[in-house]
Amino acid sequence: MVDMKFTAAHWGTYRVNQNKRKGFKLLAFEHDKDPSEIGMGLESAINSRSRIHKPAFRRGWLEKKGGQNESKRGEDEFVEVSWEDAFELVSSEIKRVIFAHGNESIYAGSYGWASAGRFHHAQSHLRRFLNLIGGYTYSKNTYSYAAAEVIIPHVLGNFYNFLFDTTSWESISDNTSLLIAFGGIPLKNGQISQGGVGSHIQKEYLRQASSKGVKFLNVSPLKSDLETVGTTEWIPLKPNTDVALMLALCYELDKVGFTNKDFIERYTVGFENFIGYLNGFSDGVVKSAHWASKITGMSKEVIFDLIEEIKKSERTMISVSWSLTRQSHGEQPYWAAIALASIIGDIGKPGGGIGFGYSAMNSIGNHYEKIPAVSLPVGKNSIKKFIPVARISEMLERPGESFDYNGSKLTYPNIKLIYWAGGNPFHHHQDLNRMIKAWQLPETIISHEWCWNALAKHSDIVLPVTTPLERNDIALAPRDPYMVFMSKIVDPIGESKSDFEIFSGLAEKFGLEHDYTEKKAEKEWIKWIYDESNARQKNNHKFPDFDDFKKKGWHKSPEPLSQQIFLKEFIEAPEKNPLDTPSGKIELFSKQIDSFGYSDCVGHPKWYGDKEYLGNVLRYKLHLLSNQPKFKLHSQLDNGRVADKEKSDGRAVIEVNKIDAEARNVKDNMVVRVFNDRGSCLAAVKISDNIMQGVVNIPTGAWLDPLKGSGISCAHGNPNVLTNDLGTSKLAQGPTAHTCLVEIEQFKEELPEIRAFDPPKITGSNK
Ligand SMILES: Nc1nc2c(c(=O)[nH]1)N[C@H]1C(S)=C(S)[C@@H](COP(=O)(O)OP(=O)(O)OC[C@H]3O[C@@H](n4cnc5c(=O)[nH]c(N)nc54)[C@H](O)[C@@H]3O)O[C@H]1N2
Ligand SMILES: Nc1nc2c(c(=O)[nH]1)N[C@H]1C(S)=C(S)[C@@H](COP(=O)(O)OP(=O)(O)OC[C@H]3O[C@@H](n4cnc5c(=O)[nH]c(N)nc54)[C@H](O)[C@@H]3O)O[C@H]1N2
Ligand SMILES: [Mo]
Repeated sequence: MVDMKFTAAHWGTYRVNQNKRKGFKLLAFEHDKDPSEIGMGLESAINSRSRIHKPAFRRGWLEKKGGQNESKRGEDEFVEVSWEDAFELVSSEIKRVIFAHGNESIYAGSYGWASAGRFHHAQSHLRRFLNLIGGYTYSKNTYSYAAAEVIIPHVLGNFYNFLFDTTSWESISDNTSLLIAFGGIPLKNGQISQGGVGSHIQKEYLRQASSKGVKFLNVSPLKSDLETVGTTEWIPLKPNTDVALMLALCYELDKVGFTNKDFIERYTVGFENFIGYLNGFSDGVVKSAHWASKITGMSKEVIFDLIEEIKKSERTMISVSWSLTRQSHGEQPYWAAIALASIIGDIGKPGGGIGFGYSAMNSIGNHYEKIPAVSLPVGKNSIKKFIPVARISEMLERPGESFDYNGSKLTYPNIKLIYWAGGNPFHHHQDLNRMIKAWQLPETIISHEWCWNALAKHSDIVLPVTTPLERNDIALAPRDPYMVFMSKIVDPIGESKSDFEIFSGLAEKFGLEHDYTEKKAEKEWIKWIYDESNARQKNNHKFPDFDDFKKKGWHKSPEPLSQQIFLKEFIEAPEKNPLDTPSGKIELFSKQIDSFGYSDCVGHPKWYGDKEYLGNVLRYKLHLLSNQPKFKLHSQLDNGRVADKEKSDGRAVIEVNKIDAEARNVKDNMVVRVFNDRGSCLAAVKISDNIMQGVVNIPTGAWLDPLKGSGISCAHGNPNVLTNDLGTSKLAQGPTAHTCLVEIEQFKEELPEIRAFDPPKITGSNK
């Protein structure tokens, strides 16, 4: 048997067709029911003009070696340096910073998705290395659903357990009558699963549920958030107003005696408090359908129709997309949705209750047992300082100042050195113009990248890494049944090295090479991960012999036996299986949160109208959503050809409602300036009936392309020059990208070229 070669990415598994003359081609994995096109973008991206070939140092930094300097990050030229010199310069700089300022002054929160592959996981290598030399300031929570990560433990218990315990699709198909999807069930997002995907299941499951008669209601400003067959109805509402609707549903259902009293009594605490708020006892405002219709832009009739649907439904699933957490007061949609599901009382029943993030990733709603998989050991961080991940700009701006987080008062560290590997803050962070200013403050910024994106261009030291096609690895995601041996397909491009090789080289400079590598090379580490993970499997899940696995290229874990029902054990025996909350029950009022005394997150689900949304319009009259892109993962592969499918002449597209377009006299394909007080970008208009009036959408991921001296923050269409960098609340301090108002106007000047993919000016080499 010829060895089969495969590679795996967050968006799928691909068979590799190698041809001596033509090079390689990636083909869809034959066991994938619905392969994603995204992967094909890799072929063109890995050797495109934006590839980084050699270690590169910013000239201004080299001339001053650390310390402050006048030339700016992001505007300077680079000098190529040999690996030998790079290891020497980087290790000396880290030693200098640790000696002068201590390990706490190193920020290595380094958030980001990096690449699939369990061994070459960039952040794990970064942590392992820094932990060996005394640690670093780290980050907590994600950009995906930070607000849920912090509020859910107060209300239901550990959020991470719930990600994989979501009621399975098959249980929905068989039992659900009505599925109300706040934020939809976007199939474009189900292409992805962190760590790898063998077979894409979301589309098939959604269709199956629909054909079995599940009624889907897509409560979202975008019709495309739930694109399925006949049983779907689109109910548009103003962005960030879901909580008002949910509260009104709770109020009206309770008013007519629909509340499942037994459920509330047995499984929840704090209902009285919550219902008191709905009835206006604390603020004089009754949270009625009439009240919510003014906030949401939905008519009262539509709200009452929805109430009738719930009343007549035998089994109701309330689904909330992760995007609902990425907004101002993003804790509330989840809490209010749980309250609504509790009033309905279907939690823990087949196909009923509450679900988070259907189709946000391919693994949500599957029912494979979690595969206990081993990761690269990262050691222990001796530094206890951290920030909630999205507070990065504020951390740089306000060293030593205090801030609130989940009941604690914390202080920001004084960061002198940033080390980033496997993420792109110039993609993921909000209000990039603010971040670019704050980014000038540290003395040194080091990144590992394979392409000249804005992170690389804004670093002082850029160390070029390999892509997964240039190294061997193993894909083993805990909730995907396919495990893949990822074969090296091509030699490292230029002088790039893996993160592992780079940190091994640096560790040597600290006399810690063997501590870092444990004297194992890549292939030994891969086998170690395989064997250690195998040792944890139950008998019927044992993996095949490693060599056989490697030869075949993949292995599938057995099919699961039963459907999964979220919170089933708790519902069956609440005394025996209490929730991991202070009361052991669902907390509709949280004494703990109440005791924090936060005015922006009180002890029960609440509507907060003090945010940048269509209810508070002044100068900027359009609500900007910036959702996940269909043809790439975040900013990854924006430099490949597949990403172009979502663009217009290489520029990001802004979806605009027909009426809004007419009012501004903008036409299809016209390039507009999208702006607010924080910044501006260019984007090409796509006029559509599928987006609610008053709302526009630019998918994320266009590489930042500042147009110097023109006042245009991004010529390419990165929406994060417009979004607001404000925490969800004092509780979670999560990111709030989906809370943003903008205005658009025709861009009448000559269209600037897109330079996002050009390397910076590289002047000579020191070798
Ligand atoms: N406006 C707005 N902003 C958002 C969101 C939104 O909805 N709206 N969503 C947010 C969400 S949910 C997320 S998760 C974030 C995502 O933000 P990120 O995860 O930071 O985005 P990526 O583009 O995936 O960045 C990964 C980077 O790692 C690099 N990389 C890949 N493989 C390797 C490797 O092996 N080694 C090294 N060293 N580097 C590697 C890639 O080149 C890429 O630059 O964005 C957030 N930002
Ligand atoms: N193709 C692709 N798939 C991805 C990713 C990617 O980059 N590309 N990223 C992955 C990652 S890291 C994550 S975290 C998940 C994220 O998954 P989601 O959080 O689901 O991602 P979004 O696409 O930002 O949001 C889904 C929809 O929510 C709607 N929405 C936004 N605000 C509101 C609101 O206030 N109310 C209502 N009702 N709807 C609203 C928007 O119309 C949007 O299209 O996706 C994952 N999947
Ligand atoms: Mo995410």
